[in-house]
Amino acid sequence: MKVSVIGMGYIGLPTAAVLASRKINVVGVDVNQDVVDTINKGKIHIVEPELDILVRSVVQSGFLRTTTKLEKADVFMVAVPTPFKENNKPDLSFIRTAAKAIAPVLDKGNIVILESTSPVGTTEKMMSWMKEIRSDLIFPVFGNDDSETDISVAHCPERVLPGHVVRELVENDRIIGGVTFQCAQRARNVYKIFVEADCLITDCRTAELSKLVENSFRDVNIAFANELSLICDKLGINVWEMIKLANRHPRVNILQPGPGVGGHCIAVDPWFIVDSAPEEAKLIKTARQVNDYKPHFVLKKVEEAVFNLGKKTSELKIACLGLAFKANIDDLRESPALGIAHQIKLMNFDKLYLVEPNILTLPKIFDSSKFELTELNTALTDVDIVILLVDHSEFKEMDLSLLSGKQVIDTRGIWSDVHPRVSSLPL
Ligand code: SAJ
Repeated sequence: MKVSVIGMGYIGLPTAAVLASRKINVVGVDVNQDVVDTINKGKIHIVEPELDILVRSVVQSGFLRTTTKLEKADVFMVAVPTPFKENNKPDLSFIRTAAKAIAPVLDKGNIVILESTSPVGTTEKMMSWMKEIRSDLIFPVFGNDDSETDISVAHCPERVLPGHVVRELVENDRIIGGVTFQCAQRARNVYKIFVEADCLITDCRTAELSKLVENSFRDVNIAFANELSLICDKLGINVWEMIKLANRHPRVNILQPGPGVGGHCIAVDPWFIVDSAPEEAKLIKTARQVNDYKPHFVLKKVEEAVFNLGKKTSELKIACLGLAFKANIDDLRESPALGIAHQIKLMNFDKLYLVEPNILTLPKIFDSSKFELTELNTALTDVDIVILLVDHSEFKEMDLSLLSGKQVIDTRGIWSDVHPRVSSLPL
């Protein structure tokens, strides 16, 4: 069996590598030549524990190679981004491009699987884009389980947690949604090669919605925690302590407030549901708005810290700790921390120190002639305000005496227990 994985990103590359580690011939396809070259050297372009060792070994053993051009295969797995455009409308252009590239190389008996998280109906849309080019092939029809087809099409949404991808790819249950039951069964045989957990069969529309619902469930729950942080701030209560106490109830499990929700999944996917059912998805939409408001609230806290110091921003130095969208990863996509740091840049402090231990260069929004990545201890030596944006291990383990005498804004609550001397109220 030869498997082609289209999109060598955070999901495609680990999936390709895990499949290749089971001695399946895998060809990774990506539009970015640098990414292709890096992987072909046995290296990786993202930070993900265990992935570097895995990729090195499967490239060396010849089971994984990467290219920019689609070629024939038995199975095609599409793992490309599905961002949204203005007005929170889904942007399916990457899937469309992938479908149009796959179509010319399709042969009878092939299986095409959409892994990208997508609005309901996208698997069938992807199929229709292939059909436009290959009218000679018989594609399945949704719900028509008895018909014989040349191609099988399914949606198998990824559900792995960044930072734990290699393990979760193998250990998490998978939902396999076929355009028909037969498509699902054939796709399931592919996942059974490396998934040790259950592969649960359904139709592609149900699979699409269940993935969106998983991430919306988390978004709504984080919104609850973030709303509590606003309430506690108003009432002068430590939200972290209050949540810890409430969670001692056997049926209460509140998540953690933060500077907002980031990443390319949880901050995006709920909008796909809102877009499909705007009148009905009221709670889901409100949760998105609550979470999107949180960075503005954090910026108000920065203004408050400036006010407390009684000086102009041009006379003050500030350090931002963390830019990634969550702890111990290098991913800056949709990162509230990055957005907050960018707004702080516009406040024209005398000096802005940016600390992010998981990246080597700052993103372009920070002019390289004025800003550079700073090492933690250097950044904390001579600042007036410290704003903790990401709960990276380095910040949890640091010497807390470095914070004394400074205005501290801890958006993740990592110092609220251990460092009662922090001068700003925890958010
Ligand atoms: N966050 C909080 N408070 C919390 C938990 C998270 O503020 O208590 C924030 C994080 O800091 C981050 C954002 O939420 O900014 C999202 O982080 P996350 O760890 O909740 O999720 P992701 O985006 O890394 O991965 C999610 C996962 N989905 C669920 O847990 C339901 C993962 O399983 C999915 O595969 C992934 O989305 C995806 O690709 O869809």
